[in-house]
Amino acid sequence: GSASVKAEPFVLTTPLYYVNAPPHMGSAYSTIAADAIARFQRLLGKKVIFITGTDEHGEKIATAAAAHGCSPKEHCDTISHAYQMLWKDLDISYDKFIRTSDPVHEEIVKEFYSKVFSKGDIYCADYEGLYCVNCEEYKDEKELLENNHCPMHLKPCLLRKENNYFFSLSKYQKQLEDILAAQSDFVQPPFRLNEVLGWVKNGLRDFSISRASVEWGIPVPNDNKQTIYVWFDALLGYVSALLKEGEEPTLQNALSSGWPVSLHLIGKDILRFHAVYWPAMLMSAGLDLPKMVFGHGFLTKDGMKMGKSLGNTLEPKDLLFEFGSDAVRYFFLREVEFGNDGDYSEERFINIVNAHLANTIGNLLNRTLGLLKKNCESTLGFDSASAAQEIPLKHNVKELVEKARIHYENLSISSACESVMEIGNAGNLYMDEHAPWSLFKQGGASAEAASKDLVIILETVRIIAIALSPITPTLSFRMYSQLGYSRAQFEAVTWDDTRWGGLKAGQVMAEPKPVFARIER
Ligand code: ME8
Repeated sequence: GSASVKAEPFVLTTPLYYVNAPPHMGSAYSTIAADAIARFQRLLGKKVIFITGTDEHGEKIATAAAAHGCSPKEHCDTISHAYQMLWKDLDISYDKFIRTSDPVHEEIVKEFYSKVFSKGDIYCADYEGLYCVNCEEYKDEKELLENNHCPMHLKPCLLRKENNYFFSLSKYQKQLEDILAAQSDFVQPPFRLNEVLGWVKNGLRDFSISRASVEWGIPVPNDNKQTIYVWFDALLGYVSALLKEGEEPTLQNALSSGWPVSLHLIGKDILRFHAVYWPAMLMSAGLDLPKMVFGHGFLTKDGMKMGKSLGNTLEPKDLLFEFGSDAVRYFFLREVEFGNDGDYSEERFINIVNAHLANTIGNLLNRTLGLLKKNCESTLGFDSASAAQEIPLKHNVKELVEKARIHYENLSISSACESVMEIGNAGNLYMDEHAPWSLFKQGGASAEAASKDLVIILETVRIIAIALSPITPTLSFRMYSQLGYSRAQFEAVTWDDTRWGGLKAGQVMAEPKPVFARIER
């Protein structure tokens, strides 16, 4: 029944980012998208557990620390902190920030490793292969460019030979095929499923889950000469994150607080780890599988993935300083169709943000409040429900809100933004067609009609504020304040409040001031 659906938490995760370098716009992109989804689910009334964090072990991190002349731990503290600060500046409403260097995480990894070991899925063998340190992954020669260069990082892979512990991935080939067939929405967007099916059908090879050459990692239980492979360790961060403060770090405790994850949100670069390795590891340990893995596209610069390893990144801090959090969030979520790649251009950024946030929404609210101040002492003369008996705008808004909801549900975030912006267009059209400023001049019944029109437009703006709040939380709050609501009232809002009829006669609006400053160049 619906009660039990509500009680089940919506657990979503971002990747746990490597701390080899500070966050860039690519890392921010995944986190912003996850935040929009988390906020939307909360509006629906779900209990949300939104997990993010940092992936701190392995060769790549140890090398980065050494290059900065500090210990791995110091280096991790600094960079992990930089992530947390950026998430604050971007209004990221995470519930849990997990660091894989956290001792409770180590306990979870060891327990999990031992479970997989007892299952008979771990064995020792020699391995020789080409390793990309930036991917932290052994590569097949046929996926590499000339001279064994990694296609993602354009750096040579190194020939490595080690005696390692291996995970029997190949044992899970059939079960993975069955799951991918039965649970056809496990991998999203749908076109990425083919990629995953391709890997699985090509045959799964066991992979090495320990390193003899890497000190900065979690020791293999019963063999202190090796550390656990960073990916085997990091994926379990999603489990450790569920532990409550001070709770004994056991798998059982962690799993009882929200497992399985509803949605792993990741970039397409790490789809194989999440859609092949991870489910197999979980099956081996007898744990439930996540419900969905969504692999989004890349922010690119000149067609190449923007990234720490290539050093072609866009600085989120610069963008935030210049344009603010709402503009940054809105631009990337609106401009990039979620799932596909997208390129950044400053010109496009400024045009879109000005047209949508400053003009369509900000201006509409501001000029309506200006008219209300001049003609009605900033006080609503009607309930929005009675002001708008059977007008087409009301029905149009209702349909667009429903469209936005469905788009959010389907993770079509850009389309959700579009539907909300159409509400804004409808409000502007209504304003221009009714021209309340001239009706006020006529006085009498016309002035009364004008004052109803203002209520109708403000109700439209109120609904926009809620429907856009997963994307632009600060702007939405400003809009709500302008409409005379308190912070507490804004925070209590749910998606149900997008129903027409919230504004009531007698409500006093705030002193009109622009909610979004136009970006000038
Ligand atoms: O892979 N465009 O960490 P990472 C869009 N530690 N998204 C991008 C991006 C870009 N140009 N660049 C990075 C790791 N991302 C592992 C994860 S999970 C248990 C361990 C985003 O710091 C995207 O989500 O390299 C990508 O998957 C992730 O950052 C990689 O982050």
